[in-house]
Amino acid sequence: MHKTHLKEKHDHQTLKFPQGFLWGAATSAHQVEGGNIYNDWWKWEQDRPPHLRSGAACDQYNRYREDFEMAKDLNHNAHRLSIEWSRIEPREGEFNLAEIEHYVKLLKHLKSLNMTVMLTLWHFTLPGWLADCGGWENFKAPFYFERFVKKIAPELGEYVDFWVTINEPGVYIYETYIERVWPHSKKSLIGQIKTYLNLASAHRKTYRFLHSKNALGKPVGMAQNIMSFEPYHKHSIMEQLAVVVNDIFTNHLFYFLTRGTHDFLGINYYFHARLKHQGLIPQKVDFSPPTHEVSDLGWEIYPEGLFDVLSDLSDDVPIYITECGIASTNDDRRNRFLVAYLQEVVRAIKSGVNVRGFFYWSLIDNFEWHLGFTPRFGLIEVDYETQKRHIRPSALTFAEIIAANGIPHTLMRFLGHTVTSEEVLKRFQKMEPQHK
Ligand code: IFM
Repeated sequence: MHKTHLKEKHDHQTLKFPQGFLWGAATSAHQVEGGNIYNDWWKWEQDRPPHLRSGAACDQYNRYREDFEMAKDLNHNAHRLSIEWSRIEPREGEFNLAEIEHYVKLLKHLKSLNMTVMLTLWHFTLPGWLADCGGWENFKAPFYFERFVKKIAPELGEYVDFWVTINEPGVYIYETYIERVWPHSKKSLIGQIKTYLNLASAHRKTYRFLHSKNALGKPVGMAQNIMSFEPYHKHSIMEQLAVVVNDIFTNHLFYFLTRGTHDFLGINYYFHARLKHQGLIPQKVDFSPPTHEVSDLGWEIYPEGLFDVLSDLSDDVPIYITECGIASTNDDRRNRFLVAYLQEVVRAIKSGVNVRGFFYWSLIDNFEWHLGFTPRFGLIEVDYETQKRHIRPSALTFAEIIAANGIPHTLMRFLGHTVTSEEVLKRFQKMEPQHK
């Protein structure tokens, strides 16, 4: 009687997520594995200063057991990761069976921990041989990608619960053709269009294959970088128009080109943009401290945007937040981030959006592409000198949320405060032993 009363009280005060919600973190192969010597990034990195080369990265290729077990101890029930195409097909048409076996072992380990596995098939890196013949601009690239997927899916499929075909096509194009800070960067509208269309074709082809009778019929989707846009002046027609145009190109066009081939929507949410009419075309205006909190990369903390994009994309198929996270050496900020962003997810669910999972980016600190190792996204800190892992207090906050399958009322006060590590630890120590 007393227990029931306590439970009801607890439930009442916790912002609950639906039963069966997936909780986990995400990584990608090149960012954590180390030693990916056959891909285009590796080759490109060799001309860069040592601190901007992936090198041994987090050595997760060898340390995956430790990392997955830590995730399990932190209550995660799911994990998103990617496989490295260039390891499996280091030369055109030659498949390395030992590397496929490596991934079988790794996925089996996740399954032995009772984790739901979301596997990404392409996360930014290309085998060197494909990059040398045009990469995604090559009209045969979708065929090569499908051939690779046909090779590995029968071996790995048994251990995969969700397939993510490709990650953030828009970001790939932006960094390569607009910012021009990634390998093969160049100014080429034609190259940009070819890449976009070939990525869409690669997604469609693999979707069809993964649903064919040769495959195991698990849900297939992709991960899209979705941005929230807002006019700087609420009543400016030009700015409203700019919001619509940006929203279409950034958030909807790729889905339109691949319509009918998504069993779920994978949303990566990091960015909010206010568009201001100055000059001919409205421009993005960045807000910064002291009025607005930002990450170490200067990205504005804007949790409300997550509610907006979820509501905007709400459709027939379920939504998984395949990435959402903050680069910060100030872990207190990550504590607040988690509570504030997850609160918006609850709000979206309550208003009818079918969100079924949340993957924090990232499980461990990792190689942040052209920015090297400086940005720290991890729930777990990596000491790159020793490869030692240290659990950050925010990982415990996340663990507490997962254990409650909701945001306990008492965590709400993290929002307006500086939270000390001691406080988080104390809370964690008070949790039921089975949740630790
Ligand atoms: O590290 C990246 C990841 O590879 C793709 N999504 C955004 C993350 C943070 O920038």
